[in-house]
Amino acid sequence: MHFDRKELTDSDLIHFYTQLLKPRMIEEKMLVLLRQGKIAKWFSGIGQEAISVGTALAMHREEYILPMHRNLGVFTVRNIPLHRLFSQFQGKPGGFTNSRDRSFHFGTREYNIVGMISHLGPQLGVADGIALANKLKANNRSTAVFSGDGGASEGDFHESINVAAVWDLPVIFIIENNGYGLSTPSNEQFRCKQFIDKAIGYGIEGVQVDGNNVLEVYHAVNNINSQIRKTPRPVLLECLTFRMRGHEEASGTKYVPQELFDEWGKKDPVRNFEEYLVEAQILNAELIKEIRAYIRREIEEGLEVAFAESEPSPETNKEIGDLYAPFDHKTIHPESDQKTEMRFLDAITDGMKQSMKRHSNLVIMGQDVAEYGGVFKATIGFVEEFGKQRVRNTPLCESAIIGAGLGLSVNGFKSIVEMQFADFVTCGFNQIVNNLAKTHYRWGQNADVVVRMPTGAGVGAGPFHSQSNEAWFFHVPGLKIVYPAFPDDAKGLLNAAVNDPNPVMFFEHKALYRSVSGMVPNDYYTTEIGKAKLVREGNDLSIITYGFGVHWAIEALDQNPSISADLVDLRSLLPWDREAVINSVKKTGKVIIVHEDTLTGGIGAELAAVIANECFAFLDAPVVRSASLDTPVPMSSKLEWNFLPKDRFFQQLKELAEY
Ligand SMILES: Cc1ncc(C[n+]2csc(CCOP(=O)(O)OP(=O)(O)O)c2C)c(N)n1
Repeated sequence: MHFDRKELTDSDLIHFYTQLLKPRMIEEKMLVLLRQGKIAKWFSGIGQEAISVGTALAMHREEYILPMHRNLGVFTVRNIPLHRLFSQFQGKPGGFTNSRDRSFHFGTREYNIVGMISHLGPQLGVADGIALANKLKANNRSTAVFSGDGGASEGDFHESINVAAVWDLPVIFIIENNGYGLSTPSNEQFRCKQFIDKAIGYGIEGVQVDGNNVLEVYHAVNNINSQIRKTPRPVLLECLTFRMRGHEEASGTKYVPQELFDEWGKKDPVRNFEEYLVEAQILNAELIKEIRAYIRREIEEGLEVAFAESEPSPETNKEIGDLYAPFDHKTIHPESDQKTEMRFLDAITDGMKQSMKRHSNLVIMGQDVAEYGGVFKATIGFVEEFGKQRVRNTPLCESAIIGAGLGLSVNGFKSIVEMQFADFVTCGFNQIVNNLAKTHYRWGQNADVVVRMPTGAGVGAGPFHSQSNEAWFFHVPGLKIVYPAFPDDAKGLLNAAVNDPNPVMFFEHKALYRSVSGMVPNDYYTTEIGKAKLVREGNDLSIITYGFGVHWAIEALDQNPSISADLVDLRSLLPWDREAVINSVKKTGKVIIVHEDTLTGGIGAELAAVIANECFAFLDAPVVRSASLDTPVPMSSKLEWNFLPKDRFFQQLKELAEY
């Protein structure tokens, strides 16, 4: 193995050696602890240390690194106290996740590290967002993100590199090509010869290095950084290496031919570097002994602290309390009484525009949202007013963009991400339910992202442009869901959603965009998330609904003036206003829950359960649910209106009134 020190001094090289040796020695200790049953699981990076260490040494301390499960060296080079790392590995409270997540699954803004989620690829989109924030701040910082060769088969890999390429984001995508993804060898994972060939397809530079040579990795990252800090652009860095142990310790290595271990064993990154330094008379046996003793002591001291720490004691209030980033909503009232009649869509546009003015760190991203103004024209004129840096057309890639929203949030920005249609959120689902929703609970990082969801049926658009999918998200702790029915609520709630540091799914019914109008305050204001609105007041029964359902209910009550009903518009679904619902049902004794979404497992099911539990003694009739048929949304208008519950609801309402 050839080592080229370039301008590195002897003391630099000794520092590099110490940094390279440390993760190796920690791992050797972890393997002993694993055998003793003192830790549960271990993903080994033995044989690959030069990549993490070389990269982290070349990154500036304030630059973000997004490591994977074999990148212990990133954490040690950043000098995270070992006792905190060990507590993290043991699920002790002194780690970084309050015992809520395992091993390397954590981030820390203090050390500018954003750790992985198990799904591997989503990490790459988050790096895009961090880099975009750096680019918008023009702070000349680079971002480094890791992927294994197996993880590179995921769609997120393609999406994230493509976005970085189109947006010229200063990211180094580091591929650790170690021959296996779990038990699957490379030839069953991908057909290309090498990963740098993929860079060509994305129109970016690809660099290949010997990943077992710490100096080669260091110089490559250094060289790339010196360019992309000045002229932002992504670079793909392929590091050739080998995984010297099993996928994780329990999985064994039977599927790996011995010859490969023999061959790569000769290329051991730590031993070869040590031999080079000894030959160059920079290191000697004495110094090696000293360095080893120093690291061993650090490990022992760290372990002592971690072992002495108690197991966590569960506190339910804290567990629930940490789900969302703290946010003290204070309703902002409009400064004047001036109002303008606006359509539902215009009110959303007005809210976004005022939020863009109010928050200079707010970025809007989505397909065709820039000059074209979005397919529904919600952002028409925004580019002229706020510029293309803040109003960003995205490639067709929901996952990378929602991931980028989280990255922007990590780096101090807010974002609104427009789904072209709510249906397409499926392609970004993982980022929402596993990244946006869980990050605050896991390691205290908020996800300041509003996902706009043009939703719903009634426009003859068929199964893939008409779905109601709010219930998918209703089940996910950590998200907020807002679903206004009137223009004034849409504006106030959207402004509140942008202010809220938590992830908000913001549903906008397409059929209401241009069909519903109302008087909307001209000034900026907010409407509190989580509070229902009593649209009509009556005594015979309660109608609980949201979105399109509110307008069906108004129509039904107008047609049946003899029915005296409370009409409760939930406005927010997560959290939903239990108090408003319970108070109304206790008053009237009868309730019908209406929603456009399909019946089974819909939001009505949860409401019905709570009502049955809390209002049982007050009920004079069974709780009624009215919802769409349990089928996909058909296109033909006749079929669509048969699918939707409106007609059935009118009938059910009369029956309930007469019950
Ligand atoms: C989306 C997803 N599918 C499957 C897995 C299970 N899994 C975890 S790591 C892994 C292999 C990853 O291989 P690679 O990206 O090459 O990284 P390496 O482990 O070789 O460092 C698999 C299949 C997962 N974590 N996430």
